[in-house]
Amino acid sequence: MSALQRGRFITLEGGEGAGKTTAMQVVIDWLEQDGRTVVRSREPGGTRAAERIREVLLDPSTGELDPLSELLLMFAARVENLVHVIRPTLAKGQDVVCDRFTDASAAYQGGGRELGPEPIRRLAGLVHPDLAPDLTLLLDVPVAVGLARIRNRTTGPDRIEQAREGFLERVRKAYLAMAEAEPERFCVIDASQPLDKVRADIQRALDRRLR
Ligand code: T5A
Repeated sequence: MSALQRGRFITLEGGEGAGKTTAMQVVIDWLEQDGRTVVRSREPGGTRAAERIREVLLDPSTGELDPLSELLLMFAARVENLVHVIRPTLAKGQDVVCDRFTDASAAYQGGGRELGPEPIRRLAGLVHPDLAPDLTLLLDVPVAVGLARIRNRTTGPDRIEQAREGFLERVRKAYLAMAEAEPERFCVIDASQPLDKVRADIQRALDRRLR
């Protein structure tokens, strides 16, 4: 009997208000039409414990956190998601689509909070040395456009969204630098376009990268 092939691991990344929620549905629909079984997850989050860690990270009442504590909490949630959701699903030959993963730590804590790439590289080496996304869709949008979109939300900004605009510019710059360094894994989508164009670009990217 041949060994079961592991499922595909696809991640969605981008700054605030980039449109990951819509993109998630496009990716899931595409994979399901291709006959795949798909499990969705998100970070921080994905399991009950990781969702509790998410609350601490995003609730404004947590107040200021040292950037390293913030990073370690992101990775604590990631371990839970990997152990209980991502790895078992991939091992069954099913696909995982995850709203953010380690690239978000590199962009937000490494870039935005200015910890630099080294702590993220070391933690990723500890937590998932053998696993990287097969495809990462980076939804790129100018900071001001993303912020204008989320301003329409009824809920106020979460703790991380409360950071100053310079922070989000550094996040965007870090994401684009990662995409440039790893073009075989990343696919950058211009998320400032109207939704139907974004949707079409994602479908084209999936046709090109996954078929
Ligand atoms: N984080 C996370 C870290 O700092 N480190 C880490 O390691 C990890 C894993 C998580 C937060 O944690 C941080 C990053 C985040 O700050 P989140 O919920 O994943 O929070 O992320 P958010 O970016 O905050 O989610 P948002 O809901 O703000 O953004 P989305 O999901 O990208 O945007 P979406 O799809 O909800 O769209 C926002 C609005 O824009 C509209 C939508 O209809 C919606 O109203 N929109 C468009 N409008 C016009 N044209 C388009 N093309 C549009 N696309 C979307």
